[in-house]
Amino acid sequence: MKTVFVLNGPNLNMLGKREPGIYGTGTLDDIAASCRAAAEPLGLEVDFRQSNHEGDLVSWIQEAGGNALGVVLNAGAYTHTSIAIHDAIRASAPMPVVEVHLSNIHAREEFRHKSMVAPHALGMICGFGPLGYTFALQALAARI
Ligand code: CA2
Repeated sequence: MKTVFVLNGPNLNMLGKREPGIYGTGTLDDIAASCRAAAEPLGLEVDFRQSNHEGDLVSWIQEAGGNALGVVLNAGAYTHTSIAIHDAIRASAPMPVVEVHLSNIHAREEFRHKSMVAPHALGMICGFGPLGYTFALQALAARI
């Protein structure tokens, strides 16, 4: 089976419980279900994970480098700060990584405009809510 990792960073486990105005009312479980539904006709299997710990995301990106065809990554706030995640993505090349954000990070505070993921990502999708994960899987499937 062609496995892709869908990795989620800090606070995304809170989706649907707080800040519905920014992140909507759906939960991360809802996003996992929609990812699996979108992946099936693309011939992909989704390994969906979330962690609040930077090192977990680094380890999972490394693991994907040897075991997955690609990664959809919403690194949450670590997107804007993490040299470790930046380095892990660079080290996993040529495995494709698609960056996704629920919100339009460019329409928000200036500190969210900078992404440490983007320089080594295949591309970035933001502002389309959970649908962005489906777009990211389609982009990965097209590249794979
Ligand atoms: O828009 C996105 O997907 C973000 O990656 C979400 C992060 C934020 O730090 C990024 O700048 C953009 C935040 C994760 C979600 O945080 C929540 C906090 C409370 C309630 C629900 C979600």
